[in-house]
Amino acid sequence: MGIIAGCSNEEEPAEMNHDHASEDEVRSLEVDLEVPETAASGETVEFTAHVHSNGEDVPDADSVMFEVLQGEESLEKIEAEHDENGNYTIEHAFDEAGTYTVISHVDAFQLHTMPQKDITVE
Ligand SMILES: [Cu+2]
Repeated sequence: MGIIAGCSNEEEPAEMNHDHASEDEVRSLEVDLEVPETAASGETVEFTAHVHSNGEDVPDADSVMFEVLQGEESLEKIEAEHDENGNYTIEHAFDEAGTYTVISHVDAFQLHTMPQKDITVE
């Protein structure tokens, strides 16, 4: 995955950061992003980022921020709170039909991981 335009974080991509761990144990930072493939305009949908590291849930990530884009244009950035079991969830509704991209920017253990998914609003 390349560097995504619109990322507000100046750090290197997580893939290149694995040797920066300051603890004895080398930390991974993995994020599973769940976004529905489709939604109706005006419908409230959930985005969930499951954050885990070395096989364990991460309930105390430094930051989990969802960014909504249309093409290259960043429309919104929404900070997420930890729910449970390493899941960070927000609700969102799209007003207009179109194809959007959702990125979850996650900071933890001085790593940054930012998976993205597309959603089509009808
Ligand atoms: Cu990012």
